[in-house]
Amino acid sequence: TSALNMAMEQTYIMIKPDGVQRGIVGNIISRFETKGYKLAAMKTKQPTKELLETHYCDLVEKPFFPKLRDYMLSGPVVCMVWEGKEAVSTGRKMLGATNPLESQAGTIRGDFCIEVGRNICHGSDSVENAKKEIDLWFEEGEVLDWESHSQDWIY
Ligand code: RTP
Repeated sequence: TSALNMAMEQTYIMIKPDGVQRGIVGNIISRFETKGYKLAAMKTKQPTKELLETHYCDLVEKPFFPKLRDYMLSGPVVCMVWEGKEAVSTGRKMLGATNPLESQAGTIRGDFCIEVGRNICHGSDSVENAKKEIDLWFEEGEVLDWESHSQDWIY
């Protein structure tokens, strides 16, 4: 592993059911691609109650949890792992503040939504949580370690 690769982080980015239903998937993927991050894993998945209770284990006691769970159960999500320098904190910046009314314009939430209960996307808030979330949402072998060979065939 080179010194460059050692600084690399992975973050778990999930497009929530409203993002899928509203057709914002491509736009979100495009932002991470053009920023320069590397796509290490991606799939669609219908979340289950059990998965959500684990993913949101810090929030299960909150009064809004039943609404959050029903929202997250309302359709498939897109699960992704994006990799690169400071991917966790930069991913959060690219998503914008949790409450879309406070998200800066130019962020995903700032550009596309209004309601905190329909805020389109999730991003890991620490490297440690990213590892847990990647393990929770992906099976062994679904997260790939690959290298770009584009210089070999684009001049
Ligand atoms: P996320 O995990 O989805 O990236 O969001 P976050 O860390 O920015 O925010 P967190 O406080 O962990 O909340 C998780 C998700 O719960 C929903 N929420 N609803 N008052 C409410 O109705 C309320 N508060 C939070 C949001 O979908 C939030 O993203």
